[in-house]
This record gives sequence, structure tokens and C-alpha cells, in this order.
Amino acid sequence: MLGRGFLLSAANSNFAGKGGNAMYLHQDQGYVPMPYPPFPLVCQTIWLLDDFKQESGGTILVPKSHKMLTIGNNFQDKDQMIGNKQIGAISATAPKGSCLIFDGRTLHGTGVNKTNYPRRGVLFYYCRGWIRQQENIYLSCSKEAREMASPEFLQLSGFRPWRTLGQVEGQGAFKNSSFVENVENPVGILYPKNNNNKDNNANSSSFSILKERETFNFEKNQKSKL
Ligand SMILES: O=C(O)CCC(=O)C(=O)O
Repeated sequence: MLGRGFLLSAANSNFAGKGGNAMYLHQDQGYVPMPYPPFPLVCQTIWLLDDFKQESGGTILVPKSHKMLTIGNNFQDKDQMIGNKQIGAISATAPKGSCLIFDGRTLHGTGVNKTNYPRRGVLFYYCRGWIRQQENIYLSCSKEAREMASPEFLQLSGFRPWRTLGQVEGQGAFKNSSFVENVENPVGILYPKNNNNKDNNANSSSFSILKERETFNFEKNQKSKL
């Protein structure tokens, strides 16, 4: 559904208990400006830990909404659809152990659980390889977890560059077999060529980032005085 190089965007769980409200209907790519391209940018998968049915709060889905809310439509159409009682929403019904997979443009939300049992789902949210992930896995994945992780997990999480994206200091592009690592000596502060500060790794031919900052601050200060 998402083509080559797709990524894990986030992993969550969603428990619907008795007394809870229905979740508002939404699309999982709702942050993308309309009109959408004619293909999904993200995809949701829900692993059912309990039986899903209408009474237990099975995910509410609006069939065909992924097509209706794609091209030429806007958020007003979406609001109208959500407010429309004839929207044709259905409840996902499947036994525990099943996996519900749907296009990120599909209107959906958690149903109302009227049973005495929890309705539990584990969600894995995926995006195309060129979309920003919901979870910043590079920061939230510990070094220990990363060392234990399988190549498949590392690839899915974005530690392997895809085409020209996801490189570290220019490393990794087009080398499909290599994963990126934290660099030992990342580029530090770049000083002006004539700077006398010797206790840094500045290169005398470095690009002068400080000079740019000075110019920027100068312009900002001038504006704020006006
Ligand atoms: O729990 C569900 O049935 C759906 C969850 C959902 O829509 C979401 O987390 O975006």
C-alpha cells in the first residue's frame, strides 16, 4: 500500500473500556493539506487482542471515504460527512488475533464499548519513506535496544537511508546495505576563518556559520527597533 522504503511511524495500544466515549472520526493523514494525492501516504494496522464487534467498540470505519476525501474535496466536505448520519459507517467485526489494515485516508475512530470487557488493540502506524514519522524513533530508541534490534526493525524505523533521505552527514545514500550510526566526531561549531579560538575542531577553510548568525541577529535587531 505504501510502496518501497515505507517506515514504522508509531506503535501504540488503544483500549476501549466500558463507559468510554466514541473517538471522533478522523483520517490518519489529516495533517496533510488537501487535495490529497490519489494514493495513501500512511496506513494503519490494528492487531486485535480481543474480539472486535459493534457492542465491544470495534473500530468505526466509513467505507469508501478514502476515495471521497481525496481529490477536489476539502475539510468542509469532511466535516459535512462526519455530521451526516447517513455516512454509512460500519463497525469492524473480527475475532481476536486478526489484523485490521486500512488506508490512512479512511475516516475512522474507536467505537463505544458497552460490554463489561476491555476491547484492546495494538496499533502499528506506517508511512511512506519520505514522510516524517510520528514517533522520533532515533531519539526514543535506546542504544541497548538498537544494538539488539533486527535489521528488519532498523530498516522499518528509518536507520537505513532510503534514496537520498535519512543520511547522516552525507553518508549512506544509495548504499542499500548500510545502516546509519551516530557519528563519533560530528561537525561542531564552525568559526570564522580569522577566529583565534584554537581549542575546537574548526577547520580554517570552514564555512562561516557564525558570520551568518551575526548578520541574521543584526537584521533581526534592526527590525525590532523599527
Ligand atoms: O482504537 C481504535 O479502534 C481506533 C484507534 C484510532 O483511530 C487511532 O488511534 O487513530
